[in-house]
Amino acid sequence: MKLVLATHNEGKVRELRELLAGTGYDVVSLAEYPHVPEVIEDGDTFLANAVKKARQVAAAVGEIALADDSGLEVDYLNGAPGVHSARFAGTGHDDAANNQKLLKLLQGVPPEKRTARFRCVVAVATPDGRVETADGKCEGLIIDEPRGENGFGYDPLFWVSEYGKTFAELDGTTKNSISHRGRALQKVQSILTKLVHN
Ligand code: ITT
Repeated sequence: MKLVLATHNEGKVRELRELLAGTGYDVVSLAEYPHVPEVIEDGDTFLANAVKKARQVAAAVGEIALADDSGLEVDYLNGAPGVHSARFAGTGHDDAANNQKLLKLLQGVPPEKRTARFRCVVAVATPDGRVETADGKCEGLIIDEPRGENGFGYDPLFWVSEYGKTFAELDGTTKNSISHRGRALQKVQSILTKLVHN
């Protein structure tokens, strides 16, 4: 059975494919459905945006769709960039500019005040509009210069004390084992079973 990833973010596609490898589903990306219109992410929460993306894509392609809405919450910035993580620095999606803006806003802020977390809400929807969700988070610190080449987005700035490395310095398997996305996906098999057999 097909499972369509309702995302245009290549970094997410890569990680979701790895995390869904054992489910037995034929995981396909939106690249196979060029006619699907872009979903406007106007929700105030990760949950609202994830549900909207999953429902719209499932209806458009006529298959089960899985969406991921995620982002970084920095305590010193009162939870920003949060749902605005993808376009923090402006209108376009530019990871380098986003990281630069974050570093600038945290300039001179001491390490103990640089606490942050990634959050992820995953929504899985059927073409007839049924939806199930799961969430996950991962705590860390924002360091003051980028480190590492792996991953995407804010990974080079996100320090995981447990490993003494940034997400961008961890290999994909290790990141997936502790990340917000990995934790949300731990619940995906039971969600799929529920949606497909009900
Ligand atoms: P789709 O809506 O098409 O899925 P998007 O990138 O716009 O793609 P979001 O609105 O959920 O998705 O924004 C998520 C942003 O949060 C993403 O662009 C990164 O900047 C950041 N982010 C989320 N998960 C991340 C991770 O594992 N590592 C680094 N940055 C992450």
